[in-house]
Amino acid sequence: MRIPVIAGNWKMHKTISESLDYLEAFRTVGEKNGVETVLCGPFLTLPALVEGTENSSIGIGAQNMHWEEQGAFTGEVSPSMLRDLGVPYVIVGHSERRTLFGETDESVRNKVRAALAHDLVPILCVGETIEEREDGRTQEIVRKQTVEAVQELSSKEMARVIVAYEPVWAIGTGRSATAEDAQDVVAFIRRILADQFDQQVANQVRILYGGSVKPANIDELLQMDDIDGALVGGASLDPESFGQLVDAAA
Ligand code: G2H
Repeated sequence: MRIPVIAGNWKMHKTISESLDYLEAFRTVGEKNGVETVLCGPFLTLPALVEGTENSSIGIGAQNMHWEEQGAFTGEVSPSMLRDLGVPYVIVGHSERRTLFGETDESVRNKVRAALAHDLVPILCVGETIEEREDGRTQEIVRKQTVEAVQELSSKEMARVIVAYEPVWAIGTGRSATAEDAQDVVAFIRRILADQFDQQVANQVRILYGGSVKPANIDELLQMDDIDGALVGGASLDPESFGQLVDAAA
């Protein structure tokens, strides 16, 4: 039995005071048994979010981090800094970071390993662009990104990773993948994990879908056998909509 995960990725939205207003509204609707609920805010909001969710079942995540412990890396945040703050999750390899900030498969791999070494749960994002999909290269790209990110992990470490399949063409565009298309790729990722590790690990790993998830399409996505939840951008910005998504997974 895999516990479903509904994770919100606020991206570069919300000030500290807006985050606190959100939490006040969300805490009444967002705490549901049987769903791992995660809010990933901008770095500056994380202390307030951690404090505001004490004694709640809502987990807080960062949207990125560096893999080194400390050093001359201007503008970066380390895994131990997140750990020290009490942040348990971190998104790694989001396509916006790969495309806009030059993140490579190698840096994604370093971040996944560093997150696990610091007892953080990495939410590893993989997904193809529209050109790659139209060229029939979805599986090739998803396989490469997944294998490169997880190849050095032990089975025990892999079981703690959350994978998010986010087709780049569906992100923030309003154009979601069909539930069947998402299921096909998510099942394919599970087969990759069975090849790289074993079937038991593949069965344990939570694999989410991300890309224009909203209350109108969450049910059909969650009905799919291999989809264990969602990584949500736009629809996580409103506490009511995000609460509906959590409700759908409960
Ligand atoms: C994909 C997703 C959240 P949105 O990036 O990671 O964003 O739901 O806005 O497409």
